[in-house]
Amino acid sequence: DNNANAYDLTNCDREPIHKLGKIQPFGALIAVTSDWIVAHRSTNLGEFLSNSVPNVGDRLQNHLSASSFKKMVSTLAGSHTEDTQERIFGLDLQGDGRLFDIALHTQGDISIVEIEPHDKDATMDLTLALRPVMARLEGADTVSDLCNQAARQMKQLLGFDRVMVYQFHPDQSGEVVAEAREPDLESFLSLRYPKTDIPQQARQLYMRNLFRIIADVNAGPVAIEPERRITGEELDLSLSTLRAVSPIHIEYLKNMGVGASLSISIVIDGKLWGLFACHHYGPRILPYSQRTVAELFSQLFSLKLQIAITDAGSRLKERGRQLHDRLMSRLAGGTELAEELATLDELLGDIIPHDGVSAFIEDSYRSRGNTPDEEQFRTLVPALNTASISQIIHTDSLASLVPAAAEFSDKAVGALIIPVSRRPRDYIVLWRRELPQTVTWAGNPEKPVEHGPNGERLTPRKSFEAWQQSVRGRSSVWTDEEVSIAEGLRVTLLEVIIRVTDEAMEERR
Ligand code: BLA
Repeated sequence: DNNANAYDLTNCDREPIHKLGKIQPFGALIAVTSDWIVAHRSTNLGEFLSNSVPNVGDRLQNHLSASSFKKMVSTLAGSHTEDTQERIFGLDLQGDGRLFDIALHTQGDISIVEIEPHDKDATMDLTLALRPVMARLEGADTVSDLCNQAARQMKQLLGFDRVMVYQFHPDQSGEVVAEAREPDLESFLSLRYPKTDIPQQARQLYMRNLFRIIADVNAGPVAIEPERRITGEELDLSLSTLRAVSPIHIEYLKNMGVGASLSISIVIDGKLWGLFACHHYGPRILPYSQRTVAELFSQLFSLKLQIAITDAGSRLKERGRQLHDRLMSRLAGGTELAEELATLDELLGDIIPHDGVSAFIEDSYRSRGNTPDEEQFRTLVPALNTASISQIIHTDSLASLVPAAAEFSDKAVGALIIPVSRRPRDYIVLWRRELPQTVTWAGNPEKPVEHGPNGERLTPRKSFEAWQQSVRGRSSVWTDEEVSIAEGLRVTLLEVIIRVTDEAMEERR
């Protein structure tokens, strides 16, 4: 269904955003069959190729200069990888001196040719443009340094008002983890948004097509004719550079006061890790060459980020080993583990971030930080004891597993439960608080704003509220790395406890 009004907030994950049958007006589109006969064209083609305008059913080569047609054919023939857009910058399509930037790709039995006017002054030389920005990334080694530096460099490169690094969490919600913006803009840093703000089909599309430009949210889209070929197929615009954007998302951007948006996928280990999300508060057509530089920068950044993430993982593992050694030596004096909770709390501190820790050992309960009290904890024990002896239980909402945990949700909601002995069941538990329910917004929330037909939901504030709803009663999730460190910890603690109890037995003898 091509009717934009058929999709609203309730069903926008089903909107076929790759088949809206429209493009943005800053360029024109021609789709050809494998023998270069025009199967579809955008209705604005005449604004760009005024010399001789190809109609549906025409041979494209009859409308182009021989040399430019040859160039396109050979470029497309040389394209071997699936899902790549081949590019030609500054091609004199009709031999009349007017230059165009061309994007070419094949999708099934159709090749799509997209043309934009070539902007000579704004054209960037890839290597010249990339060298200084990559140099700036040199010194940045940690994930957060890299993201901050990349946001700054991307802003410098593109001249957009705001550049954000938007990272997806395991639950598909997202967080602005780095931001570079004009000083007069309110900050979006650390804000979180629900997964629905970027629907599933959009994420899938963004894995294939890494770059999206929305040059002017107020520019009406241009239709593609015919809507369907004689065989009934609609044109698949998945890999198009000019693809018109979902009206729901346009409304979101308008509600935010954004005039142009640009996003570039950050793909790591074959997964969509996040996006560069860039806003400009007026229309902004970025020439194809500049977009290509930004895309390449993002790909190089992704590689560096991947290395930084791997490094962080091995550093964490190394610290897990150090933790083992320290615990073994610190707890060697025969002191009871429960009394050494402060040591454990501190040593674990930034290895597995947590808000409280409890020890339930030999029927005695100790705790530090945000935790249930003894009585509350004891109500959990029967349920905890039903798990297998060596199994770590981790959850961002203990109450969803053990309803009694709802009693202390003001103190802790997430739990990483480490069984540390055989009989009776002993536990070390790390706790996490509920995710933040407040945010300090800059700017005046009462400021009158006009909203589109879907109301104020499509605004960052309402998005944040929607995110809050989705995480009510939940903590941040325990990552795979954290759980695997906890596995190591379980073994260490088991050793410590067995030793301590053995020593105690010795003394008693
Ligand atoms: C797409 N939503 C997007 C995109 C972003 C966001 C970055 C990619 C397109 C682009 O480059 O602009 C979301 N943008 C954000 C967020 C921030 C931001 C969270 O700047 C935070 C600062 N959007 C909604 C809701 C729906 C929705 C409720 O908020 C539907 C129920 C839909 N978002 C939606 C759709 C797309 C989208 C359909 C795909 C647009 C397209 O590529 O055609």
